[in-house]
Amino acid sequence: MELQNLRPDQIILSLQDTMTRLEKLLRQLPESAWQLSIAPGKWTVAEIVGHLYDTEEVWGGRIEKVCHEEKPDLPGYDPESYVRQRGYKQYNLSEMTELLQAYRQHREKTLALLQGDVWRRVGVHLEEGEMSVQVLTEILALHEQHHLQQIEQIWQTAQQQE
Ligand code: NI
Repeated sequence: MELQNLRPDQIILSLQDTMTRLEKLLRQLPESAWQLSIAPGKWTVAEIVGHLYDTEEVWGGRIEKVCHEEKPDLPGYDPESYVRQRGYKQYNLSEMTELLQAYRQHREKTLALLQGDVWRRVGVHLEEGEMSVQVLTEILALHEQHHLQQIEQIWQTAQQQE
């Protein structure tokens, strides 16, 4: 993912905005649309939403660690296995509603951490080396924009085919 050198205020705005857009979009989608994907074998809408939640959980956890500890090691993360193990494909309405609530809570916690003077604090990733809060949050924000666009695209394509 290509970093764009976003400013802290742009990152915060993005993290607030994508959360709100995702909640709004999912309220509009019929439950049947959750099973759509961009191509056979690719993640469904439900799985992409699950993946976004997982990423907030894991990356939010990394950001929290970096804010509270001195140069902590950052644990790795295998997105595919989370999505498979948690079985998002089969989620029903109440499970998805709960997931979105947990997602929103995680996001609020992450945003609260970013109110402090934390942007230059760093953690150490096994493969990437030192990563600052600035970089971690920018990746989180851009990653979320990317997947949100995917969901929007899947939904637009489905509507055109009706
Ligand atoms: Ni992803």
